[in-house]
Amino acid sequence: MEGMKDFFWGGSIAAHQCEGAWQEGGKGPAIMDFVTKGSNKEPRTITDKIDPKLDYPSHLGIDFYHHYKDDIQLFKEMGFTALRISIDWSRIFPKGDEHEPNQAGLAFYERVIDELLANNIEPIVTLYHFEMPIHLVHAYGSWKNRQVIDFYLHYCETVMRFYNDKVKFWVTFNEMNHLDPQSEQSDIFTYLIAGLKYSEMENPVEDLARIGYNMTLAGVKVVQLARKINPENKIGCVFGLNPIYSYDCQPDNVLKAFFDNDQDYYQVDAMCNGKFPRYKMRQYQALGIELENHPDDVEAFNKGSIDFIGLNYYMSSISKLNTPVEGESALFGGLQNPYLEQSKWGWGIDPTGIRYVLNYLYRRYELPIIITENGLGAVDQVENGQIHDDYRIDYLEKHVNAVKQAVDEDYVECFGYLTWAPIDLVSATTGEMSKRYGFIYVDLDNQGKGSLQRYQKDSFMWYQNVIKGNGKKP
Ligand code: BGP
Repeated sequence: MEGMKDFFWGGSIAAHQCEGAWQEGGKGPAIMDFVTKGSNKEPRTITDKIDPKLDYPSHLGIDFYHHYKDDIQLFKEMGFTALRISIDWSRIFPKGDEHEPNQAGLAFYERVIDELLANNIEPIVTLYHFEMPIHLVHAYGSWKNRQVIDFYLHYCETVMRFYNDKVKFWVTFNEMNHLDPQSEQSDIFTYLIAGLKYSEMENPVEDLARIGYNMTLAGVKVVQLARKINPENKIGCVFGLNPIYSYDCQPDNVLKAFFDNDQDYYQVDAMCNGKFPRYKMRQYQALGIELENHPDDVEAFNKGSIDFIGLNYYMSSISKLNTPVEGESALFGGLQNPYLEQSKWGWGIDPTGIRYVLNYLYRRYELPIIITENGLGAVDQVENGQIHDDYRIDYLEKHVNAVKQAVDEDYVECFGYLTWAPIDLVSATTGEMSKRYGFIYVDLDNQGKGSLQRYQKDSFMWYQNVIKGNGKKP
């Protein structure tokens, strides 16, 4: 890509979706260890205790814990220059509130990071990708409680110091922006992000407002911490931003779409603009919500603006007045855009949307952006050990081209493109294995059966060529 030298090419994975080994190396139980498999028709169940009769996909993942070396070799073979991983908080602090870290957990990620560095792959490390020790939910009420901010800071400080000479790029949170107090109503999203079910919250709007505020505050505090530990650190936050278009040009629909879209942005504003947005505080006041905020929070926001924005982009959705199915609910096949094709899971395939969001973000914040997730979940067929995933190539090629246009023609400062996920792993929203994203096929089915062997799909060589040509086919 001409607009960027040193452009990162690679992929993103998350601990709870790939590592497995949920009881090895001193790991404590974390929120996603209690979530069963679902499908595009049936939501995942969240259980209070582990029921041995049920299937919890995080327990095995794709066993990256034991396969990481071979998997990294495959990433290297594709030419990756970066891999985004997440550290599972419950491997470092099994309960979350301990003072001393678990050495085996630190050692595991050190091995992974060393392996990446030995293969010239830059580790980009997410500190929280839906991985919270369950104890913090049970004993403290999760992010509703400001004490959890201190536990999180202690955990972040521990790992940022421990990997100080090895990791330069840090991400505070993955997609916490899906928790808008005034629109979010799904159990799975509130649970993924905060370990709490929406349907069991006594005051969901107030609780989500607190959670959103506390997480955002924790994020800006970590930014300051990262700079104190090493001024060379680059620290960002990853947001899931699927543009929400108006169903048509009827002005009230357009206004509604504006507000629906905007609900994903208050935390982006807070982390980029040096202050928690006043409009949000006014909304809370009008709703009678009193947040516990301290006088020095203002300074924390002021000094904690991020260095870069991570963009997770999959699809766009549409919004229409008086239509119950809107915005994020399109994630599960809601109101559909008649101009777009949909994935099997109802996600509207929209390469123009990635260019749109890149421009929107860059004009609004003027910060460097890295695409931290982009990909197509699809069912793959294995024929004689081969997987001909031309649909995935088609999706990715169109998105890479749209990114190129944003960089070359619109002057967006974008410094990397990471796919979700370079290797098949457990779906976050449905828990299925059959919703595959990878260039690398993993032999594991929805029943947890399979050899775990890895196979290269056709897209493997396609991506290798894209990387070789820095975005153009060589
Ligand atoms: C993002 C999450 C990822 C990943 C991805 C795809 O929102 O950050 O963890 O799972 O969505 O979603 P799914 O796995 O449900 O298809």
